[in-house]
Amino acid sequence: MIAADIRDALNDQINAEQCAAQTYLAMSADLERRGFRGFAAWLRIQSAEEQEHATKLIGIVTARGADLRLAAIPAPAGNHSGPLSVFEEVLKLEIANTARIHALFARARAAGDFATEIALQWYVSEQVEEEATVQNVLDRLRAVGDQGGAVWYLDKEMGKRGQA
Ligand code: OFO
Repeated sequence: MIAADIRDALNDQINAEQCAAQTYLAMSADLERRGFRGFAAWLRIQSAEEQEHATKLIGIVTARGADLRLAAIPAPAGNHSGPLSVFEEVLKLEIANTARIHALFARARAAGDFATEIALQWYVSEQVEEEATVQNVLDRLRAVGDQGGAVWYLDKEMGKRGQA
């Protein structure tokens, strides 16, 4: 059994992960259109990871015999001026998602829902890793800007994700 408020919060988190997946997909297309194939490839992989996070949460909900309530995924916000503004947004989104995960974790703990708490530990660690990775990309983008030649080197580096 799972408490109704924890079930609802898990369903909300599924939606948040799917929204992140949708947003990253839109960002990827936007940057690809501007010629940044490496950043675009990185974001496509990130989008797929966010969808996996949603799918994993769906497994957590259904394994507990709770109702899955998928919600609408709003259209992502529009155009960005380049990789720098995209990654400023990515970091904001990740920080917001970390806060959501922490709130959900605290709620599960307060409710004595140890199964949910343990399942969410993976998400807590994942957010630490994701924030650090995105912060690093952003630091490098802030250092070189996204107008000069160095950004194309960075673009090539970003495209290596998933190739090893
Ligand atoms: Fe789902 O890991 Fe980022 O947001």
